[in-house]
Amino acid sequence: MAGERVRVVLATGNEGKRRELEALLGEDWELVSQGALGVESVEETGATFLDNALLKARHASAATGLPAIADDSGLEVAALDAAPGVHSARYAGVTADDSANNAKLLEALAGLRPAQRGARFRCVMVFVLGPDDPDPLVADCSWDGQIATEARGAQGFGYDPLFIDPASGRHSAELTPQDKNARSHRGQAARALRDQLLARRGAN
Ligand code: ITT
Repeated sequence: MAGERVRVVLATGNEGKRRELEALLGEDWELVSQGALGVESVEETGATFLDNALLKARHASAATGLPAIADDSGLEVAALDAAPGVHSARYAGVTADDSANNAKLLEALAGLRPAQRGARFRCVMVFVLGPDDPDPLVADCSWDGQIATEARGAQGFGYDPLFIDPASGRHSAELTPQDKNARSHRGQAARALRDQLLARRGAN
């Protein structure tokens, strides 16, 4: 497959993620989102980010016959013993939206000083050639920061308004998409996965 752009299904139903991943990976792969191919999201029953990422990728690959990329990501807050973790998207309940999740997080950390508000975003991103691929590519990356006491910024999605990037002192939702991708958990994982795929291609 050397030199060719590979057609890959992107296994996410999250529009914010899809935008970030297309900006990160679009040049290397011909990405088709699962929604455009009529693939519904699968239930995320795994106990870890890796389990869920593989579940999503295998589901989309089985439904389309294409190789697939998926990620599972979330926020791990030290003072909450790494919660909400794999439950980040539904922290405030199965039908919760981003603002309900953010409100619940602020309440859970009420009264804690900045030094007690450490958190990290984690992203495990996988590539499978097919649903039974015995050797998936895996990248596991994180972005350390802190949870603010109030929301700021209008970019991004999820917990971005509350997550402070220590390098810039800005909330993630205040960063341009390029600046977020340059440092984020998902940006790092996408670049690591791309490097692994290029190395595998070079070896074939
Ligand atoms: P798919 O499973 O369809 O990809 P999802 O939103 O359910 O979409 P996850 O299961 O990976 O995705 O949950 C990730 C949640 O973690 C996401 O909904 C946000 O609440 C949070 N999150 C992950 N990455 C984030 C980021 O870059 N910025 C802000 N919040 C993020």
